[in-house]
Amino acid sequence: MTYIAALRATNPLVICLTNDVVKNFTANGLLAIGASPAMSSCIEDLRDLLPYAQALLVNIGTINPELAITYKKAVALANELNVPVVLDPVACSAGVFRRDIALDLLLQHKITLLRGNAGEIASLVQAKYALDNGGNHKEAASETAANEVATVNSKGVDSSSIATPGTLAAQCAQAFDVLTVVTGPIDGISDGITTEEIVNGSSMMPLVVGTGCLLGGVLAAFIGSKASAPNHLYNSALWGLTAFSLAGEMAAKACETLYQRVEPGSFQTEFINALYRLTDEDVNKGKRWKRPFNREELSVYFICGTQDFKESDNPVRAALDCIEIALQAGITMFQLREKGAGSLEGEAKLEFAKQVQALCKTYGVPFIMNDDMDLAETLDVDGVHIGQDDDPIEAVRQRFPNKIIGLSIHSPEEYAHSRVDLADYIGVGPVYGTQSKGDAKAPIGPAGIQAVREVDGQIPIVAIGGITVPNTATIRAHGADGVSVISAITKANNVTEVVKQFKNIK
Ligand code: TZP
Ligand code: MG
Repeated sequence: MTYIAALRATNPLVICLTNDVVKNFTANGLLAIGASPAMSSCIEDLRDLLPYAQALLVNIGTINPELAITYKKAVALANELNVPVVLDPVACSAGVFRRDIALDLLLQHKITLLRGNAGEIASLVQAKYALDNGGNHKEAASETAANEVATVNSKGVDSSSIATPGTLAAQCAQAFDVLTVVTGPIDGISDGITTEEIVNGSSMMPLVVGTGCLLGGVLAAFIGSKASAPNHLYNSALWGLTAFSLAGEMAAKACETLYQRVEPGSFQTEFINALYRLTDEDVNKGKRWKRPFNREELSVYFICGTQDFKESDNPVRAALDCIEIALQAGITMFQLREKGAGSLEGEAKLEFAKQVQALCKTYGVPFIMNDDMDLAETLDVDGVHIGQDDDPIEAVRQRFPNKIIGLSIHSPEEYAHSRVDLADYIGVGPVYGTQSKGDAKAPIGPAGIQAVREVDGQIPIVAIGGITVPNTATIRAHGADGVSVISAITKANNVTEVVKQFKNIK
């Protein structure tokens, strides 16, 4: 992709109706990346400038009643002129006046892209839900926004309500029908259909005032540039967001080299330099995108390999058929576990895995590879699952910084000795006796799930081993987010029916 080249060729005029604190930095940052910034703050002037603009940034950071009217007029005019609008609802989680102005812009006008931190975006989503439910959004939102900010910002209060940046962006995109960017240590972007998380960035970025505000301008420049690529809006914003975060990484590295330490003053200078230097090739090489992992994806997790169909005349065909029916019926995650007596190896395994991966893609279900890290890399799968005796999780996380990683855990003791912080979820079991794994450890029962849940209230847990429809409710009640099964599905007379039954148990 060549969005930076397109931006520099377009040299887009970005009109910034932005706050007083960040005007200088925003103008310098936009110039550095190759855009043409113009600061403007009254509608008389905007009427002259907007017809020539490629994008408008509205940043409500230093709002006052007069400016609030100008934002509204400016966005209405941009809508008339078909100029894309980026809205930055600065601190709208902190004040009802700000939040209601941002809400009005989102609900009464066309905003092309909304950019905020998790607290800001959560407060808007919350207010919209309150409105949709006929409540008094002023009261409901001022109360809940404060709670929500606390929940979103402080990892660990009630994990089930903590949205990842990607899922929060998706919720917001759906609530307001607007492309949403949520920024933080990990960024999220979603148009409501496609969602990504971006792992790039530097911890120095929040220490320079105006970095987030400049990002609003940079995103405006990217979406306003002419680039003839499919789904231009989403892809150019994703590229711009990644480029910006990568500039943070480059700036930190430059400070290390120049001063042997990274400090905010020199970081700010090096950040502008990095924006100036940045190329599409840098982004291509350095981008770290992650499909967001959502614990609900663990709810009905199907695992199998051709060895689980060894009674069939054609295990490959039988496995593919079963997997497709299970996907159709709504399994939420799939793991290819091709191992043990009668399993495929080499080329045959590769070909089979490719077909399973294609099926998972068709149904939008994450495709997880058990054990075989080389094949996981070759196929660029969504995630990997490892046991205690496989490659160490430290090495696996290093090799796959952006993939879902699942780790098997047998007991609280094993939990204590494992780097579960590097995993996206843990598979705990075997809960009951199993025929599907020759070397399975002793069953831990539902109490074993509870014991691990008690030592970690947060980590997504999927239970495994001898799980069937009748014992699933008990297992979930003992703290599992979902169940993973082999034989309950591979040996089912009616796969569709069994998957549907699993899906109905919460
Ligand atoms: N790990 C622990 S038990 C097990 C694995 C892979 C097998 C689960 O299979 P089933 O048929 O659902 O008991
Ligand atoms: Mg293993």
